Amino acid sequence: MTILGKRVTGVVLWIAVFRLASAAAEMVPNPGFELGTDGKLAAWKLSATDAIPQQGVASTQGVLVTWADGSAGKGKRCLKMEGKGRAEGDFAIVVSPPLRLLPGFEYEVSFSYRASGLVAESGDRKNYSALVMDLFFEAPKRHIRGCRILTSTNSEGWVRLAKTFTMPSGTEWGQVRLEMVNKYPDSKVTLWWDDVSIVPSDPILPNLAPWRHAGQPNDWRPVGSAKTAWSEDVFHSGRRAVSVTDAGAGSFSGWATEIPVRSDRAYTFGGFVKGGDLNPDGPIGGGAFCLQFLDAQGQPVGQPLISPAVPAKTDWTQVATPKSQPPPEAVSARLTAGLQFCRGTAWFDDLFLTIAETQSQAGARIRRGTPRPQEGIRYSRNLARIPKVCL
Ligand SMILES: [Ca+2]
Repeated sequence: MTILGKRVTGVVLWIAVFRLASAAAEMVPNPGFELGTDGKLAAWKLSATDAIPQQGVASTQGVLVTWADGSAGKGKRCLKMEGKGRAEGDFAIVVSPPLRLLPGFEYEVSFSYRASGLVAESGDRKNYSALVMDLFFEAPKRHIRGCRILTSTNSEGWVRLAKTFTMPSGTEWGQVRLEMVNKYPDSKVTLWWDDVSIVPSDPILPNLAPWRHAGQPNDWRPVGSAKTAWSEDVFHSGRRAVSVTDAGAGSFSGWATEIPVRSDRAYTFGGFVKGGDLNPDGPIGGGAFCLQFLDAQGQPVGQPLISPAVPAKTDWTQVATPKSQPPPEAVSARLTAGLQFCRGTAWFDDLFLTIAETQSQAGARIRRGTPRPQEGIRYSRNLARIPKVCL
């Protein structure tokens, strides 16, 4: 990508030629309504407060909500909403816990449903009945427009609906709201929900942009004790690079950003590093890249993945973290270019992120030979703008 006439960041996305049926990482807890304790559904609540038992709980507006038998997929359970058909119409809302989503990145929300009794909007537009999924973005002081899927189409069999959205800036929290709306008097609607899912689209590595872009949601930011700076006299290509100097005690330190991840992908983070007068005092012998998977609360999952280190007085060298598949509970990854327990300066330039489609760790692995470009590969949309393709 070009920032101030300088190519500093690249993304390479290659997708394996075969596509395996896979289950993606789940940001939505209890997505298939399979889990619960004491006969009550886990994670989901009616009107944000009431537990949902197998025998059901009634909404204040005429809908019996039950943790019901039947499932869209391999499971045994789903969520059912059964309207009473009151003269004044029926309404219910079931909500998920807060979900952490990264601002500026694209995700897809989807679910399966069955429905009977739905009627499209009346000619005078006074009445309608619908299944509504609202993705609500929580912001402390202002309303942020959400994402809505609405249908009045009945279906005896399970149907899947999906929509992509970009998480807005100003919040990291979303909530799924499943609603039955029936404004037709004396008509009965029944809805079944299952397999609610939110997965990230494959991200584009954020620009390694200078300070004037600081504050944007998916920026690179200095982390840890090291000094970070822009370099206009030392660079690998274009006219700029970044430098990291004197990382003392503590975690991996330098320039960092966070991307959403999913368990049916494998990630490699790398770029070019130049080693200055480095004096390492720990296991990482110079400038390196670090990829740390994080869970839904932003806490580290598993060990950090470190690239080979570029040692002292070494010219520009390309290194990358090992190709790594996130653990099932990981929903994001922190990428850092920098140092750990190392005095002196290293420079970083032409960073890239490689994303390979693979199979979720929940299923069986199928191995393939050495990956390389070949027919059938899908590339990310920005590939054409990247001069260096690292495969
Ligand atoms: Ca289910």
